[in-house]
Amino acid sequence: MKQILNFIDGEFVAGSHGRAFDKRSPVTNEVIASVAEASKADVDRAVAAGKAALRGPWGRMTTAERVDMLHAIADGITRRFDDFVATELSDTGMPVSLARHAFVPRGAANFKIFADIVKNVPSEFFEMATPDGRGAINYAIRRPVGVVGVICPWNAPLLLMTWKVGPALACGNTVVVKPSEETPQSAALLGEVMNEVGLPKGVYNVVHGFGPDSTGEFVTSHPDVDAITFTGETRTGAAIMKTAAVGARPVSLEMGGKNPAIVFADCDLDVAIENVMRSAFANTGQVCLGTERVYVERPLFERFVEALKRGAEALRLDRPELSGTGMGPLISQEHRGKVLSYYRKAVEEGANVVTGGGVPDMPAELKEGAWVQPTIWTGLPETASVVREEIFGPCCHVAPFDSEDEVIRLANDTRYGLSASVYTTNLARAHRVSAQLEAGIVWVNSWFLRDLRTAFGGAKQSGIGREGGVHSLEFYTELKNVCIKL
Ligand code: NAD
Ligand code: 6OD
Repeated sequence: MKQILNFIDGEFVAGSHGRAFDKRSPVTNEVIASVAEASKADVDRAVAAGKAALRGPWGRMTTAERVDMLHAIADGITRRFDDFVATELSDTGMPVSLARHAFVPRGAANFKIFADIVKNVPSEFFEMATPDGRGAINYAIRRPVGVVGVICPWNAPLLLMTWKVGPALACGNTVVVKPSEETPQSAALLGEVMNEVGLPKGVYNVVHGFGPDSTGEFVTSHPDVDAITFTGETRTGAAIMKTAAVGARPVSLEMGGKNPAIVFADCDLDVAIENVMRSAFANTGQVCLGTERVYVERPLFERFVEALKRGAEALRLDRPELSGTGMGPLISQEHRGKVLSYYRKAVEEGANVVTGGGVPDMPAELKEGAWVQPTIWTGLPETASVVREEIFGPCCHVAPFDSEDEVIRLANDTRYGLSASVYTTNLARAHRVSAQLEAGIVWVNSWFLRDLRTAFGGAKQSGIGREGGVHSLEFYTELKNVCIKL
């Protein structure tokens, strides 16, 4: 069986207390790897390695040298492209098309783009008058924050880890990454790439384990971790924020969502269906930006529901490595239990199940996997659990609306505010509605069309802070003003 080790100070190591945990395949539920769990002492070593690296060759590199190193990491990921695709498939069960065409290429792009951003970022410069008439000049320098704790979720492991590690390293920090206990493999594989390209020891460290009273909390509560960046559930983010308050450390939190799609009767129906299909069912609905609430203007409602039903029923559920697979399993049996409990609750609360609602009939060799059917409901009140709570599964509720004001009110009636999408061919309406939606990201006639230079983050309980483009520099650097009396 595969052994997944921690990566500390440039070396792969077992946990110092000798503990390991099993990683199971979402596809078959078989144990596929044994993962070394990091102890508190291991986290101490990883943080110490990160701190030492800041004072070593890494800390002395020029920006241009760091930029070259980041490009080498990106090229290293591209060289091991098939290995990264394989680890993502094995850990998550995501379809190979998603890994090959979106999530793994983004893993490399996250190093290239942030390298180019730090290379080109302008600084500020101000002349000022002084009483003696000689004047002074001010200029700003960006310094790394220090050792950054990176706490990751399981739904897009390489993409979401590198989305934070890329800018952190581009800005000259070092990192201690805690991957999700469900998806340890790509962070470990990235350790191999870091050694292959000659990244100085201690710059990139990976510690495996769980959250509370385990590796995650050992990282976030460590006094020498200077900043914490987190992606995951809102409840976990709140707990991490509390921990970060000790020592007044900065946090960047990317959290849950209950994202609406708004479909106006004047939309291009094919565009709306194609995008709502992706946003509800891609990655088995395990995308933070995904759609779980769809509002359709009444004259289009029946046609829309019928077309979405056809699309959902045409999705092929199969092994992730097969090119025709449209949807894989959920991440784990535990998560499947949660999603199926919402499927039952929807019925108890009076939903009309348009399609799905249960477990698909899979061939014998896949029966133990975490499979669920893509599911569509209609007919629920806005107070229903599946309309209010984040499920993180391949499902959505579709409701009709009659006016622009009404749908804006419905879309905003949630504690979350990560993303929203609007389908219309009326340009003025697109601008008007986008401006009023309480979300960090609004897509018009599209979904998950992401330029890494743009701001990314959630409003309300979906997030604190923005990352992406130059906004990442606000979190991963400290701006220092130098004032020189002339
Ligand atoms: P999670 O919150 O359960 O876990 C995320 C990570 O936090 C894991 O590595 C876990 O071990 C760690 N953790 C848990 N408790 C901790 C603690 N007390 N201290 C330190 N670390 C702790 O989230 P998940 O189930 O892995 O991911 C799914 C969630 O992530 C969904 O809610 C989804 O919306 C959200 N998500 C958000 C974004 C975004 O960009 N906003 C992106 C992807 C996923
Ligand atoms: O595209 C990205 O950079 C990003 N952060 C995506 C988040 C996906 C959430 O599941």
